[in-house]
Amino acid sequence: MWVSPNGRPLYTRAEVAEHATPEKRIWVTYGDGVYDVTDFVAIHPGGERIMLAAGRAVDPFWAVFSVHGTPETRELIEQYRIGDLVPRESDPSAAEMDSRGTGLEMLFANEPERHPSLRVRAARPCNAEAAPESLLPYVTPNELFFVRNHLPVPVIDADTFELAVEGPGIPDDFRVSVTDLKTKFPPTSVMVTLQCAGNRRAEMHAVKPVKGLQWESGAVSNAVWTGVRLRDLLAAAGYTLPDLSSAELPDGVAHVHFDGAEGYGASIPAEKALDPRGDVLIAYEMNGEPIPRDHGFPLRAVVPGHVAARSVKWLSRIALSDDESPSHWQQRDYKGFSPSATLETSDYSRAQSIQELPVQSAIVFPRPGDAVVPDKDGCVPVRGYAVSGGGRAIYRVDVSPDGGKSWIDADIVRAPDQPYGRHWAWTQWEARVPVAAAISASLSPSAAAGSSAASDAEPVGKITLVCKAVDSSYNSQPETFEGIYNVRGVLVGAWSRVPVQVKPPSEGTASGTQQHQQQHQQQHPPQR
Ligand SMILES: Nc1nc2c(c(=O)[nH]1)N[C@H]1C(S)=C(S)[C@@H](COP(=O)(O)O)O[C@H]1N2
Ligand SMILES: [Mo]
Repeated sequence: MWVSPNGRPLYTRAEVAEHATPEKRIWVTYGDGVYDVTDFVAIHPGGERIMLAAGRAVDPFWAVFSVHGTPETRELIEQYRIGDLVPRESDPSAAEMDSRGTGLEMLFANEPERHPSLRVRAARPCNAEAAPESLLPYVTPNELFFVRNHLPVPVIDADTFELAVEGPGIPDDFRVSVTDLKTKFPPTSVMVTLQCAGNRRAEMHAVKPVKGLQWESGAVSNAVWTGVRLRDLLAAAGYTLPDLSSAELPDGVAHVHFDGAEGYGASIPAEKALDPRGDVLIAYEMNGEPIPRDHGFPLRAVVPGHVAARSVKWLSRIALSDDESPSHWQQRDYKGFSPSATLETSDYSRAQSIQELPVQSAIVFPRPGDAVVPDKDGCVPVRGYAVSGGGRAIYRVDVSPDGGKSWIDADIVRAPDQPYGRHWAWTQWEARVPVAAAISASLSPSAAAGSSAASDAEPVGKITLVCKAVDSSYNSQPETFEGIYNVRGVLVGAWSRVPVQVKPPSEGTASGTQQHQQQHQQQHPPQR
């Protein structure tokens, strides 16, 4: 047998490929290592999927499933190392083995169709943000709603699908069918905006690099969700709901776990889950239709006011527990850290999970770099959204034509028709921003003289529009990304800044923003 310089047995790709069944043992390669993972298959958190890599390289799978990209997973696989791979150039079987493909295609053979307007940030698994035009209707049409998948979309037969519910007082193997949920409980509809923890990450990345999908401001959308109140389901399953007149929850239940059928999982505090005013749903409809496959068909947890990562799709199990979910995405992701923490020093065991999000707003139109033409009053229309966590309302949105030196109040175009403390849906706003002073400031001799080098002078007519929102705790957004920087690029809520070029009216009749909006109205008539 050949051995590598470090004394380990050397195997060709063809030899590895022979080990793809439990009988012949299951080998995989990672980098230049060969591993016998037969004993690990049964305990692989991703289940059977690992068999798609049997006899092949796991690298393509690990690149797609970010859950593997941690020092822990690398350490784990090293325990199973049995040898090294013959270097590609010396492996006579390399070409033929490469031609067999990676096995990855199989995982994504059953993805749903997607609307071409979605802005794809990663194709497999699908991560795509809503196009700017799609953020203008108050309720986002299902096919235009952003998609954030960590794994392939599971294929589920709603007629046979069952949701498991576990907890004190609930019989073992308690299951509920989709039909039961639709027929045995009163339906409840709640409008809820879902926002990814990494919405606007690309803007933070531009200031200092972060690790994660490069979301612009479209990892957010709004829908009306219909389903069963989680409280009602738990009570029907046999759990004794805590006495609402008591200030404390009984011992033993501090968190509610949600597991997705494809392997994702998360949890929320029981206080939120059991609160009759928390409006947590087990939803089966999105905007009056069965939930589309990408958004969780047939069942999804909807957790209003919390980061979208807790609204678990393809919901297959609910469990009441004393602890948070053991899921990778609850324990090792979706937490905030100090600006100085690195990927290596971020201590996930000590940081708190993200649940409620901070106040957020973004300018949707104009787009960065657009040429805009002021109207006859010298104003440029600016549109955007604002949303806060925990049901906090949006009290005000400030918009600036000059990078934040002066501000005007935006008009609230549409705000949620929801009670105090339960503003789960976003607020849309519009401002007519006077730009003349900002342009002349950028042209004034003092502005030009103030800059040390000629190339630093603001080019003619270039201004930076800014927005920031104030929520019902009178919290506002930080001015810059530096102070809230974190290496995973979550909780990205600094002022939204959009540099635009202002053109004189003679160069056009409609502003860039108006053109966008006219186009949009043709495609999607306003929702009532
Ligand atoms: N089962 C499951 N649920 C999930 C996810 C997932 O990958 N699998 N992604 C979460 C994250 S991080 C987000 S932002 C939202 C996205 O919901 P959407 O795809 O309907 O927009 O779903 C959450 N629920
Ligand atoms: Mo997310």
